[in-house]
Amino acid sequence: MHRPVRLWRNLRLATLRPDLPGLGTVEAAALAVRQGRIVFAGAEADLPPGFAVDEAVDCGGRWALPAWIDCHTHLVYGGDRAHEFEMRLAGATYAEIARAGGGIAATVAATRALDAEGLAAASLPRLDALLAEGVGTVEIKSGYGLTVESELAMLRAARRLGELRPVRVSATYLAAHATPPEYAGRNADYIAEVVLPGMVRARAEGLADMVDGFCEGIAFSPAEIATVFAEARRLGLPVKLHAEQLSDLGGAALAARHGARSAEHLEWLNPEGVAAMAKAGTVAVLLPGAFYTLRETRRPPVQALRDAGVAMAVSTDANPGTSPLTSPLLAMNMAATLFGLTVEEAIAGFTRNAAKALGLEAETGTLEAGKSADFAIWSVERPAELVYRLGFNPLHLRVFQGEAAS
Ligand code: DI6
Ligand code: FE
Repeated sequence: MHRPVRLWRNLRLATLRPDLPGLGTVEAAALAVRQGRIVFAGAEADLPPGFAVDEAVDCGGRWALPAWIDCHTHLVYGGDRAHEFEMRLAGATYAEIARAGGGIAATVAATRALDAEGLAAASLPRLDALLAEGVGTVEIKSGYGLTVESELAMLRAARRLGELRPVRVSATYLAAHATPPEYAGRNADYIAEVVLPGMVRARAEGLADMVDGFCEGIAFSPAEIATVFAEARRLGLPVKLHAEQLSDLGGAALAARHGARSAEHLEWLNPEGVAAMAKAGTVAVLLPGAFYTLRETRRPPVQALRDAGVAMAVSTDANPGTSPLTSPLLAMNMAATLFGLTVEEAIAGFTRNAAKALGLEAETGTLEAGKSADFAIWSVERPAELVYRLGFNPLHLRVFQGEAAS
């Protein structure tokens, strides 16, 4: 059977190939795609003689980069917390907001009120915002249901979003996000009666690709996270962890010791945690949207991560409370402006390193033969414009698995 080849030509490529310096750029380039996979990425002049092409698309000399990978989102939830934003602007503290029934508990109530279809419908506009800026893969967590059935409904909604739009969805079980009101002060009971049984169900029903937790004084202790991770290991599910966001509990080192794919936030990461992540190959996922929204002052130790060779990813952390951000471009600008990443690091953080954080580095995140043809074509003179500009979206075309998607 003939398998047609489409040649996307007259491009400048930022391949993000790890074996090339910087962004791995190639001028006068082309991408050849067959059955949704890249079969050639490089200088058009280097195409093999007689290379058969069924259709050619002239891309007008524009830049093509790997489609963004948003590797840490809480995209699925009910309701919103805009009123809390007003309360915070009026000077209310997080404790006061929580005592007034705000915070995660407010989103839990609104989420429990929706079934999987309702959650998917409520979340679709947020997904569309990501896709409009060139996202090809998105990680979506549970963590606002906090009962077995509602956590599973959130994961079904995440899977449903991947059916409703041309996008790859990685679903993460995050029941260990907060202890619900009915288990207040009883973390161990909540873990035993909800988190662990829900994880077994999520695994059995193919609803979760990874397991996450929130290791923080206001959430779960390292020992409690270790219990969650032990069950994930028993079920063969990879792990990741919200760690050192507001304090230093040694969460990143705990995650690294458990072979976590990533540790995330990391504002309070200590040198032992950096060393443990470097040794384990754990990716540092930086979330500047939460740092910005919370008006934090302590930054993740980016230079120490650089010096230790820890791969750094960047993500929106799209969530209703601490990071109501659904703009990869702004997230990259924040990572550069607020955390000191270079343009190349910010772009690698939303492509190659984000793919590694999700265990998808063989599938996407760079423009190389053999990978899924997930790329975005941009009307810019140089890739730096994608990180530099604020509130400007120069996307010309998003391509997912070889097909124009927007
Ligand atoms: N860290 C955060 O900043 C969010 N979750 C987490 O583990 C907060 C989520 C929310 O406020 O709704
Ligand atoms: Fe988060």
